[in-house]
Parts: sequence; C-alpha cells; structure tokens
Amino acid sequence: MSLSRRHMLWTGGGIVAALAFPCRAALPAEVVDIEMRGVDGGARVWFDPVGIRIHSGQTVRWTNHDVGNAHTATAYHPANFSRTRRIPASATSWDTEYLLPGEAFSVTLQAPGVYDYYCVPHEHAGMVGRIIVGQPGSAGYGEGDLPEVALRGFPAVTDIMANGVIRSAAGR
Ligand SMILES: [Cu+2]
Repeated sequence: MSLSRRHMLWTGGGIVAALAFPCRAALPAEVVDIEMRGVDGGARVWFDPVGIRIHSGQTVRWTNHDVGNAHTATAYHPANFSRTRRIPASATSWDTEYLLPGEAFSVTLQAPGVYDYYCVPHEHAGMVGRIIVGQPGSAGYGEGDLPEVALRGFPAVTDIMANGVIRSAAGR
C-alpha cells in the first residue's frame, strides 16, 4: 500500500514536470560526459569512460579535467590529418582541437555504428576512446594506420554493447 502510494506520487510529479516543461520530450536525450584525465605531467593520460554506448541523436561532451595538459578528442577520419576512417561512412567528422583545463566540446552523433577517436598529442600514449551509437553494423575496424598502443586502448565492441559503459583502468 505504501509502495503503491509512493509510486502514485512519483508518477504525479512526473506529469507535473512534463506539463511545466512541454518541450522536454522533444529535446535530445541527456548529454553523455567523457572526462579527459591525466597525472604526473602526462605520464598517464586517458579518456573516462573509454567506451560508451549511446542512442542516435545523443550528445557527447568531452571536458578536460587534467590541470597539467591540453587534450583533444579527434575522430579517426581523413578530414583529420588524413587518418584512416574509423567512424561510420555517413557520419560527420569532428575535432575538438586543443581543450585547455576546464574547457569542453560537444558533438551530437546520429549515424549508428562504431566511432573511434583519439587525442592528437597522446595517441602514442594510448589515449583513445570508442563510442557506439545504436546498433553497430560491424565488429569495428582493421588496424589501419594506428600505433599498437592505440589499438590496444579500444574496448571491444562486444564489451561496450554488453556493459553500456567501460570505465578507464588508467586512473586506478
Ligand atoms: Cu591527451
């Protein structure tokens, strides 16, 4: 009885909120935050989460939480330094360019598939990340022009699909 009443109140509150903000349902789903992290003057650098699954139309926001370094989140795409494409063919490339500590950059992703990106100055330190939008049509990409340390940094597509979020192990 008590649980039922609590549920009723909760539902009522939800209805009130919906009426107060009638545009809420038309907005994209909530923003997904990815932190740029580092320690010891760049000895270790990483994205956290390093892997995440989102819905089509959802916005991803990178924020630099590393007081000691500037970082980028740059799509693997020919438009960025002629790199091998590792985002869906129909997707738009992005490059945050250098984000100073405290700065952020957002991208809204639409096309389903696997999106791999990297930090320009720290790719060779393994600072890479992977986003999956909706249902990926493939298991990922080949080795392309990536250094081994970057290839090792991507969580498996199957792990991201199974867990939704893969936290970085670099900061532990
Ligand atoms: Cu970096």
